[in-house]
Amino acid sequence: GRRALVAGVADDGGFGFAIAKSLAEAGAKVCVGTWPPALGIFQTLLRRGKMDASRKFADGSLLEFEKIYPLDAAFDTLESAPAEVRENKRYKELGDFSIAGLAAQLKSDFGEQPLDIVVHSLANGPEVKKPLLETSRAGYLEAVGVSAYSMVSMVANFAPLMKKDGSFVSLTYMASERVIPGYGGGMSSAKAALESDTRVLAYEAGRKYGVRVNTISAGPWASRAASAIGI
Ligand code: ZID
Repeated sequence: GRRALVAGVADDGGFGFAIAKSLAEAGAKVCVGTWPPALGIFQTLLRRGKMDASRKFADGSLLEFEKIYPLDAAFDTLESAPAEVRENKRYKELGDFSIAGLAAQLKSDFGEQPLDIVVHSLANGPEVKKPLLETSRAGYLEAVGVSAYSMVSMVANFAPLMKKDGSFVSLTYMASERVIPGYGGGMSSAKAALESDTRVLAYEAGRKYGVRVNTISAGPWASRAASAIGI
């Protein structure tokens, strides 16, 4: 069977959860990466059965994640996380929550080439409600770092763990190529970077590792992230 990693699942309301469920229903084992500030509540809701309705497959059985890993995709290595993050109460008991840390954990849990599919379903734009003209440099760089560079880092760290013909996919949005007021804070810039990087990563990682890299331009869905911009 195949194994998928879906990065960016912290509740049952977004694209990541729905993709994880579809992959599992098609027979894959599915691990997820969850943002540390949301991890505790996600595990609690799962444990208490609050997500059982959305976990239910057509045959009545329930979606089970093979593993739920802490992942903060703003950090490529644990050392690159500032001390105030590493010492924060939501982070300090979690071990290595960086992208490289997750790659190391996957190898130690499942061996050298544990992955067939990696889904990048995460984004964050702290100033998404501000027009680009009013966006600070820090907000812009955070949006691009978490929402686009994270994909570069995930391909660099996870492609070596993938079986041949493995597949990466991310989620983008059309505001990368057309002006869509309301999608601010540098998020339009982040999606433009993500789409351009997808082409270059497909070229580079395709040759180096034999993997595919694609992105899907999603329609509107009232996830937790999207409700911040009134979807
Ligand atoms: P979601 O809240 O389920 O997923 C986002 C996840 O990212 C959450 O679990 C966060 O905890 C996680 N996250 C945030 N920061 C970090 C971090 N530093 N490290 C690790 N995880 C982190 O929301 P979702 O399902 O909307 O988002 C999933 C992907 O779909 C993102 O890349 C979105 O940009 C993308 N997407 C969503 C929509 C939408 O409507 N929900 C659209 C296009 C793309 C869109 O915005 N018309 C208007 C808007 C849109 C489409 C059409």
